[in-house]
Amino acid sequence: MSAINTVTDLTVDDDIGVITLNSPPVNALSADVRDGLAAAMAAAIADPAVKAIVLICAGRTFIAGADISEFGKPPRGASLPDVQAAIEDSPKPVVAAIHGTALGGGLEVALVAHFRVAVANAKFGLPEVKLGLLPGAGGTQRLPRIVGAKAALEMVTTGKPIGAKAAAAAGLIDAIVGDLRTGAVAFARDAVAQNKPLSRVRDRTVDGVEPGMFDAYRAANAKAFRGFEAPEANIQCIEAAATLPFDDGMAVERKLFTGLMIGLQSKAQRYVFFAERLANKIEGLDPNAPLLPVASVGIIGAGTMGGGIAMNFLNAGVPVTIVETKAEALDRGVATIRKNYENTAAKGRMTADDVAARMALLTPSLDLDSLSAADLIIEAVFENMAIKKEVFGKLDTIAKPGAILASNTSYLNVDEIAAATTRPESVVGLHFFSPANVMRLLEVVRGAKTSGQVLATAMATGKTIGKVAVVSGVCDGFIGNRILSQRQQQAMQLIVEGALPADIDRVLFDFGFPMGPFQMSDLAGLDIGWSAETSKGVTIRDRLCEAGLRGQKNGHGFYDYDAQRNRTPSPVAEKIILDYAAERGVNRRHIDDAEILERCLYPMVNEGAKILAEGMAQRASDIDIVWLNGYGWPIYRGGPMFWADSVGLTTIVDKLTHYGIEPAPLLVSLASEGKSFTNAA
Ligand code: 3H9
Repeated sequence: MSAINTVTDLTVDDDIGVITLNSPPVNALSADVRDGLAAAMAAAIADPAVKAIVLICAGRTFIAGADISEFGKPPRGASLPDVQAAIEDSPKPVVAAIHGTALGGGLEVALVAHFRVAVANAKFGLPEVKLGLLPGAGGTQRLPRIVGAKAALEMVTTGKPIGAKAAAAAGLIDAIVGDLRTGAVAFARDAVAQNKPLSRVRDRTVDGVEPGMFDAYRAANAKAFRGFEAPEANIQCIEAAATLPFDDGMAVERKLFTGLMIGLQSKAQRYVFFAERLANKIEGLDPNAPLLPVASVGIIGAGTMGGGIAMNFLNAGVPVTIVETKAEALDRGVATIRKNYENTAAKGRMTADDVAARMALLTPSLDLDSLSAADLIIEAVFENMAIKKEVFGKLDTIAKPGAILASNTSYLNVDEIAAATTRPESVVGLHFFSPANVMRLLEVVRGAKTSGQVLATAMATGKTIGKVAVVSGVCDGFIGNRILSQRQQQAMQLIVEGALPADIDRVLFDFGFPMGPFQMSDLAGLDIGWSAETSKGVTIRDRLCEAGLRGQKNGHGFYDYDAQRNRTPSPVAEKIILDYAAERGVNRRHIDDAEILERCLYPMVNEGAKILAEGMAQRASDIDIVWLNGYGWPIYRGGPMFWADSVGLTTIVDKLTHYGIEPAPLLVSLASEGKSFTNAA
């Protein structure tokens, strides 16, 4: 074996040169990797003993893409197109040997090899669109020349990878092998023996091009692509591949790639990629310290939340005991879980066996004592401190020593709940978002006495069940709802001062949210936390409920809904709002869209600054991750704190002051020092 550089080796196995890249964690195409690959190719081509070349990676994966951390920095080392040309134009056959995930630039390197072999669990994809980009190293031109226009269009616009079986069927790989190195070397030797032609993907044509297919694809996906720049650019590249000679298509790809790369959307999406991974890191905790086992879970409460939480664990193969006080509620809860799974199966996204396997992991119980052996117990009962304390007091006597006791509270004081036990170090908040089996966000609430091991285990458990977990301190509403309440407050004030609910919803929808605050209220139900007995008609919400408006559930709320849930602004709600304003002597005025946006969003940023200053969030990017994954903040705007940086903190301070809202001290000081929350925008 001879080392080409710190991350590249070249070995000659009789007549086959094997280039091995070893650049943990994911063999991204850093300058070192590109340099190593260029030099290794040159050496292998120059070596007369080498008849064919295998490119393989050490560690957990084949090249997983360009090195994202290099983007936006001055270029260094060999250029990727030069390295690719060396492979594609090699006079000796090159075989890419793939395991793990050949993604982005990784797949683009494989696509310039003359042959590709892979192990059975390898995956192949061009996920650049998720970073607000497009495959910029020929992927948009070469992939459709193998898999056809339609499949390529889907792969580049969704970013979803395909497995080895599908890749083999599409001709993306030439063989699935057992032992990768042995299989790839044998394949290379065979290619030499058979004198197989060194066919280049670029020389092929694109199959499956149909008239109107690109516009039809745009129309079919308009909702999913709304607001994003990258999907359209990806479509244009595939269109170019289908209609132009290879080199002209490459020119289109390069131009559009450069445009996306320097734009704010991709900057935001790349920031989010790293922010999501950073959220897992807990300051002051050793990432390698041993975790507690979570091999069985107990859930108290089989309502919507408890049932949804249970499904997460069942999906991950973790047995769950679910406890209710009454048989009827328990049966209903279990039936709902089963129904949810059966619905998924009916859509073909799960088999009947999968449903049975998940249900077999679920043990319904009416007895809290049945949780005595659980490693993790999650309480999902009514949001009431007295009830929660009672539950935790009982759990303290039932749970085994070392079990993690978690509350799914969305705003109550976790320290007070923990104080109902003799083991506050074992208590943590696990705030799931509804529907809990769908929403990605998990706020892990760190109590004053929560142990580091419990916290780290809670974070790791979040990852196991496919959540994006973020640590929050104990404060009213934690990170997400605390910020949401600022937006709600402003939205309610705006409708009194002159805007209508539909104006506000439109502005926030156009900003990129899936829906505005009033649509959200209607969806959640206007009567949550409201009761006819105690209602005094002092708020707009009281009056709407008193008038029988409940939201989507009864077809009337801020909007009226038809049977298909199409909405039109409710004249009843509008009259209630106007009367309410008139009683208070408000002289309603026209409020423009800019004011709506600023007044809804700047106070959120302001609250984020307070949360940061109080240490309730570890870092500004954690706040962004909460809002991206729990509240529909558009990913291409990077989250409220990243977005604030892009707007300029001075502007935000000035506008808050203009609207009579006191800017948070941290916001003021960062603005006056010319600093930002995230250093990324
Ligand atoms: C591209 O290729 C553009 C080209 O078309 C054109 C060029 C001209 N770069 O996710 P994990 C780090 S764009 C730098 O926790 P997993 C990651 O930050 C790229 N770093 O592991 C983390 O670091 P840390 C197209 C990267 O096993 C560590 O590796 N490719 C990169 O759950 C482990 O990551 C993509 O978009 C990278 N490309 O998942 C693929 N990738 O430990 C992006 C990862 O310090 N990557 N890191 O927190 C992924 O989807 C997943 O990382 C992967 C592994 C599936 C590979």
